[in-house]
Amino acid sequence: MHRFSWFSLLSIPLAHSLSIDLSPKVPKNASAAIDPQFLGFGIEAGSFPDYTGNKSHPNGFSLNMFSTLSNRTGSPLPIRVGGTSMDHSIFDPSQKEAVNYPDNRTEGLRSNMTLGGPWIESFSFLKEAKWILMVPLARYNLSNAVHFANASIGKMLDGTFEALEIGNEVNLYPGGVCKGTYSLSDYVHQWTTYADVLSKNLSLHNGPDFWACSFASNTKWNVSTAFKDGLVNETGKVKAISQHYYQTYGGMSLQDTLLNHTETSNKTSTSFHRPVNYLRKNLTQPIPFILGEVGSALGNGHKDYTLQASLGSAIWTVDWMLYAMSIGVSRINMQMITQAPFSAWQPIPATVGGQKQPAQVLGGWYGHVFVADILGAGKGKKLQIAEWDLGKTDNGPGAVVAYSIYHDSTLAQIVLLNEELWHAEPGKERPGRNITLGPLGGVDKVQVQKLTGDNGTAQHNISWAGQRWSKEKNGHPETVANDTIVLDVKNKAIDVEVKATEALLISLMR
Ligand SMILES: *[C@@H]1O[C@H](CO)[C@@H](O)[C@H](O)[C@H]1NC(C)=O
Ligand SMILES: *[C@@H]1O[C@H](CO)[C@@H](O)[C@H](O)[C@H]1NC(C)=O
Ligand SMILES: *[C@@H]1O[C@H](CO)[C@@H](O)[C@H](O)[C@H]1NC(C)=O
Ligand SMILES: *[C@@H]1O[C@H](CO)[C@@H](O)[C@H](O)[C@H]1NC(C)=O
Ligand SMILES: *[C@@H]1O[C@H](CO)[C@@H](O)[C@H](O)[C@H]1NC(C)=O
Ligand SMILES: *[C@@H]1O[C@H](CO)[C@@H](O)[C@H](O)[C@H]1NC(C)=O
Ligand SMILES: *[C@@H]1O[C@H](CO)[C@@H](O)[C@H](O)[C@H]1NC(C)=O
Ligand SMILES: *[C@@H]1O[C@H](CO)[C@@H](O)[C@H](O)[C@H]1NC(C)=O
Ligand SMILES: *[C@@H]1O[C@H](CO)[C@@H](O)[C@H](O)[C@H]1NC(C)=O
Ligand SMILES: *[C@@H]1O[C@H](CO)[C@@H](O)[C@H](O)[C@H]1NC(C)=O
Ligand SMILES: *[C@@H]1O[C@H](CO)[C@@H](O)[C@H](O)[C@H]1NC(C)=O
Ligand SMILES: CC(=O)N[C@H]1CO[C@H](CO)[C@@H](O)[C@@H]1O
Repeated sequence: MHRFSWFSLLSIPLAHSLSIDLSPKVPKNASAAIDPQFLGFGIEAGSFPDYTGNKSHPNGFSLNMFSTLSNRTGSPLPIRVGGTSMDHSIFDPSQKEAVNYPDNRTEGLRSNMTLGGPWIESFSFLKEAKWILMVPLARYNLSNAVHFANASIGKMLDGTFEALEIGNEVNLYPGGVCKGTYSLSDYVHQWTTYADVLSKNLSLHNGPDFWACSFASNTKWNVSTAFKDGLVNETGKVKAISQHYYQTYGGMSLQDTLLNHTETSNKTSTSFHRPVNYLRKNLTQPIPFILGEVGSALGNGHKDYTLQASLGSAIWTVDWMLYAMSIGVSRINMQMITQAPFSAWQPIPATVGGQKQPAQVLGGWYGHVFVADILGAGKGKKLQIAEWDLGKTDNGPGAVVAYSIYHDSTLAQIVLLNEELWHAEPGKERPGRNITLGPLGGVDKVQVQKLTGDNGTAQHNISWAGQRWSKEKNGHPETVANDTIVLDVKNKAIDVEVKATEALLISLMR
């Protein structure tokens, strides 16, 4: 009798409609408890002063954007400062400029920088940060690394130091930085030397202080091999293992890549399920697995705003972050570079892809606030998430992706994403999927908040829960739509419509 519940009877398939038979109890495939500090940023070294400003000119817009997120999650914001450019940098405290670029490039990823005294001041601006400082390894200048780490940590406000990371994308050293051979065991050896010397020369925490690995994705280097090569002997020092992830490349189609859940989920799980499981199950003490540098799309001269800075990018940001949570990734750091449209915002005016661009909020930002609100709602509770497999037919246009979120083992929120790209063809109505959700026992009403915009490629007319952020308002939101609704639960179910290139956050009101 139980099998043929009222709900199954309701689930007669209607054209374009879909029923999701949610489990009110935490399903077996749900994640472990989500870290309240799941959501973080990475900042490219040359861009760091742009994102904070300096003593005489703090960047109020950018600082408000950071504090918006920690205010909404109710937790500190992990920020990793590092990346390829940082790995090749040296520190010279006597240099008057924050950053000096010997190659004189004005665009793209600059390298071989000299960071001066004013650069480290940036660590003193954010009381809500938890800093992860990447220490350069590529030039193997250990004394400069110690000097740099010491001076930087000295500028951090009380309680804001989180960890040091040694080197960046070291699996790309062979044939790059290192003309000769460079193996994983060479790296482990160098990492161990650095960690020992840094620990002895700095006053760090009394516990593990270092991130290790920071491999670029698509690597044949394995985290488990790194441990077998001796990293495990450093368990007293390894705080987290990190790797990097970029979903696709500039110039690719938004619908086929970022708005393609098969692509998002397959690439993420194929790349990371092994290290996630190894670190959780094979060590005496589990170690968190972090995606320490992440972006929607790389390359193509950083000018593909349609792909990287649109409502569609925001939908990918939500989908990817929730998917990463669901497969056991502990934390993420979404990369920001002044001149990269995949950043959540551009902090100062700059030339990007040959065009002058003003400081502005970029599309991906809306994914951050959406997910910050999920973390905020679960604050102080055991937060878990599960993805609902809606079948292969739901990939491509008309595709719906669903996640259920549990607070202390009770169904609390549901996220629905419609990954069909809406082009806003004149005279056509925005397509949608009608969805019946249940069973919602013990719930009278639900609140439905919406992430939407003019169309899937819109870059500024985007809103989350009726609010929009902009440089003009200095990073404070303004209300632009009244599109949050409250629905009555009828027969333990609700009907909602999720339109093309939109996402809904449905909160159960108990
Ligand atoms: C501080 O920021 C202002 C405005 O961006 C800039 O003109 C000035 O050079 C900066 N000072 C230092 C020491 O970098
Ligand atoms: C975040 O909260 C703090 C403390 O309430 C407040 O001072 C700050 O203005 C808030 N930030 C933003 C951007 O609203
Ligand atoms: C960079 O610019 C400076 C000042 O204009 C010049 O002296 C130097 O040679 C340039 N460096 C390169 C690598 O072009
Ligand atoms: C980096 O710049 C220094 C001068 O500042 C130069 O001596 C060195 O060769 C450069 N290294 C690379 C890898 O470009
Ligand atoms: C979505 O991604 C999958 C896996 O990468 C691919 O096979 C499929 O063709 C993509 N769908 C579209 C509509 O491009
Ligand atoms: C993921 O993609 C790989 C190819 O990269 C393919 O072999 C595999 O079947 C895909 N898995 C799923 C679940 O789509
Ligand atoms: C992890 O442990 C499992 C079970 O003991 C074992 O089968 C597997 O080979 C181990 N993985 C690695 C990479 O060592
Ligand atoms: C997780 O488990 C639930 C309940 O068994 C199931 O409906 C859902 O599709 C599963 N999710 C995935 C991604 O397989
Ligand atoms: C969804 O339901 C609404 C009424 O609630 C109806 O107007 C709309 O046509 C339906 N959409 C689809 C795609 O069936
Ligand atoms: C999408 O919306 C933006 C405004 O936000 C507009 O500039 C653009 O022309 C629209 N695109 C299409 C295809 O209608
Ligand atoms: C928002 O819409 C609701 C009806 O959906 C209405 O009751 C409320 O007054 C509106 N609020 C504003 C500020 O317009
Ligand atoms: C404490 C610890 O894990 N020690 C190990 C260090 O690595 C060697 C070689 O793999 C092992 O034999 C030790 O047991």
